[in-house]
Amino acid sequence: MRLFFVPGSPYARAVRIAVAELGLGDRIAAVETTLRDPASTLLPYNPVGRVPALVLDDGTVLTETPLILATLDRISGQPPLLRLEDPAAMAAYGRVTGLLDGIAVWNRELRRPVQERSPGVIALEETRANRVADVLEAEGARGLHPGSRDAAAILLGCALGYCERRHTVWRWREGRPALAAWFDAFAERPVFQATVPPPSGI
Ligand SMILES: N[C@@H](CCC(=O)N[C@@H](CS)C(=O)NCC(=O)O)C(=O)O
Repeated sequence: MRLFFVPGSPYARAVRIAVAELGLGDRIAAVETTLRDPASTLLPYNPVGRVPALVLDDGTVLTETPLILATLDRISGQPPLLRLEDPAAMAAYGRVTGLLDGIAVWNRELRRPVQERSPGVIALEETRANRVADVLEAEGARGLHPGSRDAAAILLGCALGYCERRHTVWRWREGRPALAAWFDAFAERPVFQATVPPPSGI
């Protein structure tokens, strides 16, 4: 199997971490690709042009992070990272997905030339991100799985890790000591350290 990724993608990072956590590294080759590039090696496999994309042994190409995570869980035969039978785990995963999706929209806006940016979109996404982070903080990170045997925790680590390196305009740590402590503990894991994204200047 092959997993297409770019080093800066938090979604692909979550899948790369899951591959390692599930012990699938010897069965899945990580293939670095390019995005928004008509010559990208990804496009013949995934016309959507987004990562992560997982090419199965039979040629099926899976996209969308939760679908890939569920597939990795199935083929690993191990206790799942994405616990589809557990409503609380699904709720946590959905909330983190919403946070990350909003950050991605916000970040995309900041990559436009200044005169093309929408202040309204930026304000909406900043408010959304703060709202979710405040709830996580208010819960004292209680609902967060402490390790990387949980898909929501992995995705949150990747979302906050993205903000540390590629979306530093959001000062998510300020006033959120519990969330910051959770992230700092999570970030010590070797697989997380091995997948740190390059800085983007944003
Ligand atoms: N909903 C998708 C989001 C994936 C996504 O947005 N990936 C970004 C990289 S972080 C991408 O490939 N962007 C390229 C593009 O939009 O053209 C998932 O869950 O995997």
